[in-house]
Amino acid sequence: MTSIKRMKGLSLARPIIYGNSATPLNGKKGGDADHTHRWTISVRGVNNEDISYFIRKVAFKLHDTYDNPNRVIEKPPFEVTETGWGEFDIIIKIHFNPISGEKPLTLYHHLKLHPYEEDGLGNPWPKQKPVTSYQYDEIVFNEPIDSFYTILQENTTSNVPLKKTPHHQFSLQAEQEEVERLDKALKTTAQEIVRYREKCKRLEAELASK
Ligand code: SLL
Repeated sequence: MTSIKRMKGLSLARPIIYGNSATPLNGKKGGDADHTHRWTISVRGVNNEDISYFIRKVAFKLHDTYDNPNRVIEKPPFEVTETGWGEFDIIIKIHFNPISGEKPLTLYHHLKLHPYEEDGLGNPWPKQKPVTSYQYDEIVFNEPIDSFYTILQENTTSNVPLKKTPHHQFSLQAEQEEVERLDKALKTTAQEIVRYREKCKRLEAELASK
């Protein structure tokens, strides 16, 4: 029996982007008459590159109102396009290259059809602009099997770019900006807590003196 050799102490990560885009049908023929949107759910590489060297297939479990809700995509692009009328949670099960011996990975995505915000500049969301909801994630392979390690090494997938571009929602710059936003929010919250504690003390003292 051949023994499986693992790369002790090594781990390799591969980035993916998963999520959906959606556009309103505006009465155009899509599927059924009550369908309002066309949407696509996908699992892809940062630059849309082929990720099938480490992902063997992706199963998307849709809402039970769909015919054959379990959609298994065996070839890239790993995506499903559908029409419908409602938002729901999609279960995404990623099956890795069988050489890897890795167990499937389950992710969840809430299908987004409607814009919840303005465009960020205070203008309402433009009617025809696609609504998108994507997540960036890194799949970490800890101590991979040596033959899978070789495959990963031979097929490096691009990482997120340094700077934001119109085609890249995720970048190191965007990450840094989010860290700064969170830092600022933490500081503001801490200041507010101090302020309210003081107010509380003041009011308690006022009560006690009555
Ligand atoms: C809602 N809880 O009520 C959700 C369920 C289900 C959406 C949304 C089916 C399309 C078809 C469809 O759009 N389901 O009939 O094939 O909002």
